[in-house]
Amino acid sequence: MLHGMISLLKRLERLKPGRVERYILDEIEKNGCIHMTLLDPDNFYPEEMAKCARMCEEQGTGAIMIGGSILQSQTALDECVKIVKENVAIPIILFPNNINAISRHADAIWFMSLLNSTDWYYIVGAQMQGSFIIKRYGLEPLPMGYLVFGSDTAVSAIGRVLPLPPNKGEVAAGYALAAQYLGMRFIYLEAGSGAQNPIPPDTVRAVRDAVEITIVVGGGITSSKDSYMVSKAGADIIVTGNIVERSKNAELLSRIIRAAKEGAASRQWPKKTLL
Ligand code: 1GP
Repeated sequence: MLHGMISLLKRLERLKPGRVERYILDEIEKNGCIHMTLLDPDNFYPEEMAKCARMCEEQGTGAIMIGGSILQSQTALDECVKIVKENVAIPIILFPNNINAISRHADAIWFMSLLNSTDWYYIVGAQMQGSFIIKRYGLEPLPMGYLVFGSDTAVSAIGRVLPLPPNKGEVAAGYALAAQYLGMRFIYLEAGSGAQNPIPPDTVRAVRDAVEITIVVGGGITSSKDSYMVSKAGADIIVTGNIVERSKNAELLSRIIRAAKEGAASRQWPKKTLL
């Protein structure tokens, strides 16, 4: 009986958020909203990616996410993750498009389900196939619901998505609440890399009003104004990829990161009245 009790406690211990998740939550607590940088191995040589990651860390990004919608080479992914890890102190989080995007050299992985895919594989199939690999590698899984808006992006096509309408916040909010009730601790509102526009602030706000879990927003954020608006609306984490990959503009990145904090500081939400 005693033995049974101890193993139950050990099991419960293992279910608690790990080191990277605690770091993320601490940083959000301190800053209101944090920034993460997405780097795609298809767009960099490994040394180049390491240099870029260092620059992003210097500007104040909170973590480096590595992944992409296609991923041409698993070897290149491995090399990128390894060298980035050697060059920055912030966590490296995998952002997988499929099971070949798992590298043993990362700290954590967004363990994500594409909730509005029409294909079983992207909702739970790839996750089933990847789960034991993640366990063997000792990667920290960060349980996340992934919602894709709009139809003209790579993620939408590859993930066989039934795109969410960007201006119908209540639809996204319903999915996000379902994710929370399923035990996911993050929800990612994705406009798609290179999207024309970021997720509208009203939609972020509708999700914020519905859930307590951590909200990640990315896709099409290209200016400090975008970052400010999305953060003010309630995002906890803002992700950018293209602005760094294309322009390597440290100054712009720094402004986007600062704007995320300022947006969070400017939130003035009326207290909800209980009916
Ligand atoms: C894509 O949300 C990320 O998954 C980043 O998008 O490249 O448009 O910044 P961008």
